[in-house]
Amino acid sequence: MQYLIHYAPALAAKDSSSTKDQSNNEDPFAHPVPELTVLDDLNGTGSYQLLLNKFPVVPEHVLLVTKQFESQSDALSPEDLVATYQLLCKMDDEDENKRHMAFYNSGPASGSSQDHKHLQLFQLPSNFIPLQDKICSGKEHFLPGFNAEPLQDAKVSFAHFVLPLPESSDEVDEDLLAMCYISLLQRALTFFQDWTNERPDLKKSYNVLLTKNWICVVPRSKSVAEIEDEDTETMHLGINATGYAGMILAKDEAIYNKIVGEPRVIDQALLNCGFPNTSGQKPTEYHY
Ligand code: B4P
Repeated sequence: MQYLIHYAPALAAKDSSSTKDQSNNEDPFAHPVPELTVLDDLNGTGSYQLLLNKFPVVPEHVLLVTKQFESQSDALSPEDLVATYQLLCKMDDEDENKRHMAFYNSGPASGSSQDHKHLQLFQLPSNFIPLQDKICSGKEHFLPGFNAEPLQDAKVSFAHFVLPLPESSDEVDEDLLAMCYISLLQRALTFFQDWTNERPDLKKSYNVLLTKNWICVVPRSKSVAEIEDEDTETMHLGINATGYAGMILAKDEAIYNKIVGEPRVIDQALLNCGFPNTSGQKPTEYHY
């Protein structure tokens, strides 16, 4: 799995102030400032606004936010999915050298910090190949069924469920996206069912990653990985959906040096915040 590490120490300072915002229960998306508002009504339905991210690590990182408050723990609706897919297509079509990824951090262990429903979209760095690209390479679109489980790469430690999307965007509509999403979500929710006895504290959380080519769902057990080091105290690495495509955000030098010096800790951290890989396992009648 290819990794791309962003090192952004300035964001460590943001954490303490945004925590303060959270304790005040402020919703930054309720009354967005005009400077960050790209479109007040994304597609003429009055359902979504498009905002610039106030704390971007990569350029042109935008947020697709519901106009009315909805919870970030709610499932994505077919309307959410198709609005996101259409936006991805528009952004990709603007420049054939650019490709974009959308993601949704849902639930308390997913890495999300804002409870007002939002998806995020940004340009994938050039020359970077997300894990899901490799998994879907040469594969045709299919829907999971009795004999066809979603794709999962057996070589990584963590559970992830991927479906290739049809090559032509004309074949992708609300129904198809909803069927893909629900079938992947079922696999993710099965983990919480299976782990109820062992970890009763687990709260349903997952990440969705979407490009024009594929959709992926990753069940999450916690938002911050603990990384042990012989010489220093335990280090902490926050992981959101981007981590499960191979993009890691390091906010302090010690953690940056650790993961660059010992890249295998990334796979351990992704497992620490997710669930064990289930590649090759068949679902049973007890699964969702
Ligand atoms: P969430 O889904 O709630 O959380 P997140 O993306 O994990 O970012 P978080 O807020 O936890 O910050 P973090 O330090 O981990 O998304 C909330 C979004 O709203 C974020 O994009 C946030 O920046 C944005 N936001 C908050 N207040 C806002 C306001 N007043 N107006 C507009 N937008 C506001 O990560 C910091 C940033 O780096 C985030 O943008 C995150 O998405 C991005 N990031 C994390 N890992 C990355 C990676 N590997 N590569 C590139 N970018 C990465």
